[in-house]
Amino acid sequence: MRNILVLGAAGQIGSELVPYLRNIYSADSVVATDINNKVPASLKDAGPFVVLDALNGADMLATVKKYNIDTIFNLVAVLSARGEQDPTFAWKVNMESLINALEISRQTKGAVFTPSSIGAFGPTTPKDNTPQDTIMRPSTIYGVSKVAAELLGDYYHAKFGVDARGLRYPGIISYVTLPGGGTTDYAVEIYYKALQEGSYTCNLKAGSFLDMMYMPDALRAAVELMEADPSKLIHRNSFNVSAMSFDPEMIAASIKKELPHFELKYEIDPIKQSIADSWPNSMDDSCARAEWNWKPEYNLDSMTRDMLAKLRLKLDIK
Ligand code: AKB
Repeated sequence: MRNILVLGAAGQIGSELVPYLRNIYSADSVVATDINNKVPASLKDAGPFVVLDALNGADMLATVKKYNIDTIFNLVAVLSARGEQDPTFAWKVNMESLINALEISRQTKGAVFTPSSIGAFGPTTPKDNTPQDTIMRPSTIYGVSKVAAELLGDYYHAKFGVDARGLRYPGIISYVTLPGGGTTDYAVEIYYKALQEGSYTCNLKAGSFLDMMYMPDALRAAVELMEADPSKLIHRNSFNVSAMSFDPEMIAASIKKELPHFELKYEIDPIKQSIADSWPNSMDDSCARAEWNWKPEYNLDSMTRDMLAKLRLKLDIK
């Protein structure tokens, strides 16, 4: 990767991926883009920033040419719960941004990173230790768009030689930018509320096991995959990657080790619950481990300690 374009740079992943990439590859070689100018100063001040609607292919092409881009990270997405409120909007945003990135990379002979998700699986997928290659019949528009995105990535690779690669991310937990519209968002909000209010009302029920990952592992996974030797890749779109699997009771127990008075309550959101019920309890990520040496660094307790320490500073809570 020499010159990198990040689409959707102000989102949960982008806001941390941009500085991470700039640190590795140099500030000038990573162009951050988002649909408007309302992005943290850190994204605009530390390297190039362009206002870009990823659904506008002509503008994307002009930016790719201007900065001589060879790799696009497409982080534009409407997530699972939000997608159910407006499925046509979710399909349009999730697919048009991707097809623009793939078409442009076909012309430039570039590379594209596309995050897929545990949301690409569905109720008929094996739930435990979900294999890399298995039944994928998702029941959300987000999942349908992720399966289509995986297939498109492999198609553009096979047909046009685009270096398309992707990860099936689990829920991602981070303290910089809040996620929005996802089913796994509770696992971020719980840390904020634990510090601010000492309790949290969870919208998924006890026993809802889902794969999760701390942001530092998610960033490293993206770069390690894009830097992996292509001759070693049997799969491309997209690799199962996980770091931990837990339910609300387990994350609450981990928080209680640091904040003994923390209380967990429940008020179930039926839409989010049915989405969570349709996703795997835990994925088998052995193909990622074998093909490009994937290995997570954080488990639930080490993540909890770091999240709480970082959020105490951010929220100025003693
Ligand atoms: C969501 O909950 O929609 C996302 C995801 C798991 O892809 N965080």
